Amino acid sequence: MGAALQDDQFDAVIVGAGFAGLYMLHTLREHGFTARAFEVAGDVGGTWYWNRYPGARCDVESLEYSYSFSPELEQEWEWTERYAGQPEILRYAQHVADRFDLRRDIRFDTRVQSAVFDDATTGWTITTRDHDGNERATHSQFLIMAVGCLSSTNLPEFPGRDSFAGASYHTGTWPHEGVDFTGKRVAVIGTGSSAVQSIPVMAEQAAHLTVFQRTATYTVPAHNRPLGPDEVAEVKANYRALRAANRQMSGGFGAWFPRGDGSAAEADPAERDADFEARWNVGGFTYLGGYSDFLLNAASNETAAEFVRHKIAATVHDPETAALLMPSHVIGCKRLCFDSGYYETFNRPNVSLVDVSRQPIEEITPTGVRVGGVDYEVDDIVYATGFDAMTGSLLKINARGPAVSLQEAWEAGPRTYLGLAVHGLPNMFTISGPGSPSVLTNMITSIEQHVEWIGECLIQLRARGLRRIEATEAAQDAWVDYVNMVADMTLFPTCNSWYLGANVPGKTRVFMPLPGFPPYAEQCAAVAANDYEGFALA
Ligand code: NA7
Repeated sequence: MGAALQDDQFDAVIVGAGFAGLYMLHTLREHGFTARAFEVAGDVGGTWYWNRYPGARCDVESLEYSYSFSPELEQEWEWTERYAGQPEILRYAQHVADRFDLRRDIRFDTRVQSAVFDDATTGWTITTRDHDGNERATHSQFLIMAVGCLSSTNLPEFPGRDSFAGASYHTGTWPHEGVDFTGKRVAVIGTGSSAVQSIPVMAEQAAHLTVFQRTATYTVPAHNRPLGPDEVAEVKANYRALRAANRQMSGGFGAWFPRGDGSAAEADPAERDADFEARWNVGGFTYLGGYSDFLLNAASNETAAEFVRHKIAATVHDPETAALLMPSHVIGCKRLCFDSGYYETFNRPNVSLVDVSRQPIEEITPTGVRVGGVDYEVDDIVYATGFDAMTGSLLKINARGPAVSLQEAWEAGPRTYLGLAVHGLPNMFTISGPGSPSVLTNMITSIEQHVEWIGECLIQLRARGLRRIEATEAAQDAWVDYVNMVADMTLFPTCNSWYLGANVPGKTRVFMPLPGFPPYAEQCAAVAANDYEGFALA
């Protein structure tokens, strides 16, 4: 491994050039492996390349949502806002690609269609298709899936969807040139994070905005603001310590938030409300940091949920609209949203809310959206309907091991060992795959841990002259049971979230991520230290 090879033969092929693919490529090159990355988009950035909808912004603070592997990089890059917007995060990804000279090993506008493992050569043959329709085969010993957890859009099959005569957009594949809604009647379908961020911005432009809501959303003010030079300097002076502390946090970030422990249900109600109020005024994930049992104890959870409902009642003038906006599920069981004026937007005369929880959208007509026999006539439709999360992009690639394809292996839902490997698909790794903390964390913390683990694994295999690694079925079965057991200790499985695949009709209902980053990272390290326990090496 590592010797100069032909242009169609590499130690590793990486699928995707978002934050996972970029760091994987850099790491492999640093360790002397040859690698090629394929990216369907025209540039780096992954999620942040595609999600260009108005108001798109990260929900983890920019000083934390950034790579930690290069102290020089983290010192030189200047974040301008508390929560970086999509354009700034994309510029950061582009800067990383240039700074580490990564582009020369990435083929853009190229989709990986299939990957077939051959036991005779102990390697993968990867078939790609470029922009011009040219197909090409590339060979590699390892296949590393860095395809992202929120990269396969979910566009519901509403009857008549294609008959709509106006323009339709999905927040996850937004036009690069932007969209001008001035003077337009616009429908927004969905009220997840993308909708919560974009609705206030679109409402300022549109003649009328009609929001179709299936499940009401909990959202906390982001209180986004420009970063001051002093706070940036303080973080930069202590970056190593902050990164290390974040790796000890359940979500891989937030070590700097003031945190409480104990049970919210047992706290003094006046003190608890004062704590909620203070955290509401700070904004973001801080809101659920006052007590440690919000996702373990339904009574505690209800205290935080009820506080948000009071805020909605106090903010939204029309009582009927306010009631519709009040969620009833467990708070935090779908990823909490952060907004800049979301609930306030429903006080505007040009915004209306349509409940589609009991009466679903019947059809899309040439002129708009029909619900319960009522036609809502619009010029444009915005689908803020989310993603076939975590497994969608993996399953779009036809990956085939010696005896089984990924589709067959996951017919009854995703099964992995450590969220990193799949029995039946040797020499394949999944970065932030199902069964790892991934979307329950600061994604960059999780990505770095996975990339570093995979890099070290490949070094060990090379040093020992081994060519093949595969998760055993027994280790995978035990891991799946473990993930389910941990999830069942929490309130996460109680609501219809995309963590469970519940947003995509027909998708198997399995809780996909694993709560708790630090114990997970320790388990991965222990597996490696224990001669890759649970993997068959050959
Ligand atoms: P989400 O959070 O999955 O939101 C999608 C929204 O679309 C959500 O409100 C869904 O309602 C709604 N939806 C989906 N299908 C339908 C149909 N058929 N009819 C009506 N409404 C529908 O995706 P986002 O892009 O907002 O955010 C994804 C993540 O990105 C987010 O969690 C952050 O981590 C960043 P539902 O709730 O399923 O009833």
